[in-house]
Amino acid sequence: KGRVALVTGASVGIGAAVARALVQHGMRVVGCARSVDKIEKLAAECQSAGYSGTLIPYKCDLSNEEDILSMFSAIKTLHQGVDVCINNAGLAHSEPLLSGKTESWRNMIDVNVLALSICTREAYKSMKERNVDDGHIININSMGGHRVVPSADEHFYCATKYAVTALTEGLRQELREAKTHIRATSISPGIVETEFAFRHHDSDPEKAAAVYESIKCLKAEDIASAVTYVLSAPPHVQIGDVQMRPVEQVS
Ligand code: NJP
Repeated sequence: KGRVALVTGASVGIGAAVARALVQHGMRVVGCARSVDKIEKLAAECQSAGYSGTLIPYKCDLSNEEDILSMFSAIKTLHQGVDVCINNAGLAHSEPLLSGKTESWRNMIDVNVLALSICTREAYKSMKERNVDDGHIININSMGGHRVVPSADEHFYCATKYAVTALTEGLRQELREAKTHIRATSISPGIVETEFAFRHHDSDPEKAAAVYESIKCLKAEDIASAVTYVLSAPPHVQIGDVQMRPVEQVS
């Protein structure tokens, strides 16, 4: 309650659901994305719902490091710093290794891996300079970060999520070596019904719809519940990874 959380990719989907849940729990949430108008709308909804926290929209293109650094500097000026960092923003292009475009791969690396790493480093810096010892960094990973998926379209995306698995565990180790009690967690969903597939499966709406129609998918709110569960764990409990699939999902 009252703590400052940064949620990346808060305009839609999982990030919007997480931002809403944290505001409901009384946190001051800085929600960032490129479509800041959507976050402004969400902030107004949270306010009319009478939630005890606040949502502060921030326009940021996470593929641009200068944008990220300006955001952290604005957070420092306006809200002292970050206590909780939820690295949620991510994207997938359907670009197989044998025929994919370098630009699409670079875009996935920039947002899924580099932005997450830059935000992690800056959030840690912010916690350290204010002696915040109970901070938390949560990465929204994927089941694709734990096993090779059967679809060639997903291989590069999965590689970026394998990186998230490695980075979260590496972060946990570095935090212990730094003798802080700041915690690191990754939450790895299977299929979640958001705009994700529609936005990134090369705009093939039929293929995207088929993904969501094949089974009863997780909802963005299910992931938000996992985030609030992880944040409410007692201070001595370090949850490393939460894996959650729809019951009907096989792979
Ligand atoms: O995705 P979507 P989800 N700069 O497409 C933002 C993982 N996941 O909520 O800038 C700043 O609805 C974008 O904002 P905007 C997945 O890998 C999902 O489903 O306005 N922000 C939007 O807010 C990802 O890490 C599924 O376009 C940028 C958000 O990211 C996380 O869950 C399964 C940006 C994406 O919203 C959230 O995904 C799974 C940029 N350059 C893992 N680029 C699933 N849905 O099935 C994107 O295993 N964003």
